[in-house]
Amino acid sequence: MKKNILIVPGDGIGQEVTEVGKKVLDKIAEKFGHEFTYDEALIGHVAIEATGNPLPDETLAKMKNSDAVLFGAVGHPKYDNDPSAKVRPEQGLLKMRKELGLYANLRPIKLFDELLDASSIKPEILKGADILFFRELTGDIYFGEKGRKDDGDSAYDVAAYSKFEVERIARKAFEAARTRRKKLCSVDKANVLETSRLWREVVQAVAKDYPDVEVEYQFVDAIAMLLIKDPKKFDVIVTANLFGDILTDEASQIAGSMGMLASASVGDGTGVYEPIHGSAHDITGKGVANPMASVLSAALLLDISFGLKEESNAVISAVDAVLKAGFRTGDIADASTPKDKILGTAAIGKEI
Ligand code: GGG
Repeated sequence: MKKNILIVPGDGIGQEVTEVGKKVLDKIAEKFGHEFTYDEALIGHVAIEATGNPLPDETLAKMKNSDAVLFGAVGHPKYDNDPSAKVRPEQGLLKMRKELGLYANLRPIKLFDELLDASSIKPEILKGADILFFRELTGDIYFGEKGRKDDGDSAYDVAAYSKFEVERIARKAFEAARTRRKKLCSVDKANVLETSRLWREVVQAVAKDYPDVEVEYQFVDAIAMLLIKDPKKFDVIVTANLFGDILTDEASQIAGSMGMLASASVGDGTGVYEPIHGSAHDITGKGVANPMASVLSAALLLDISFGLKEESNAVISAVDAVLKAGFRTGDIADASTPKDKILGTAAIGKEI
């Protein structure tokens, strides 16, 4: 198979982990006889520094013309400490999602057995947990009108959803549930928010087309607790943009670390594959970042964008084998991990 993959490392550890993800794709091409060609493009802080724009037109054009995008992360502490900054790395991320029509963000919460002890949650609560989040990605408070009024003394962000936006993500989640344990949990805050009442109304209507899928509804505050108390209860979870952003960071603890969670953003155009973690400038340049989320994102790319299931499974098996051999990065090591088994980004990438 011949495919063109755009590598967009972005900021901070995005650069380090994406390099490993690309090497894994190279290895797959070599082992399975595919021809993957690569191009590279800028996004985020590095793009602002080079062009003044967090998502340069050239990057967007390359994304639209590629078969898939392997993406890293965006962000830089300088903007976090300057709330009045008008141009920010995250604007590049949001614009990319809107322009490519990436309305569905799939975030599998996959717990590798070897990491049962890496989490602060008790192993007996965790064992067997396997959740697939569908985070809506192009609507909600992230994309509504925002601004300041009263001479800057007050601020607002508008949350909005249309029935169309809710229905298309709900259908994707129901379809996925059908291929799994046939359970779907829709998360909202329908006791308070009008957008959530619309959300629930639409999911209830879509559910009628999927009588084989068992549906439950949870408020976002309740599920924040249930994810830690009883993660095995959940199969597919579908939720709005902001709730999904927050809940999946929380759920990363089920998988042991943020460094383990991959994601796929899909919709109308080129699929984008990236770790759920950000740029992590506190560890940037130290060579200690866990690249497994990027590697597992490459596995999602092979499966979802290229339909290469065997190749995708080979990548997941390689990660599993490295964990079984006892190798760890610092974020997933525990007190029992021998020092010589704790590897840096490039070294654990080589093992994979
Ligand atoms: N790789 C994910 C990433 O770069 N996250 C940083 C970020 O700003 N995330 C906000 C979001 O995902 O909506």
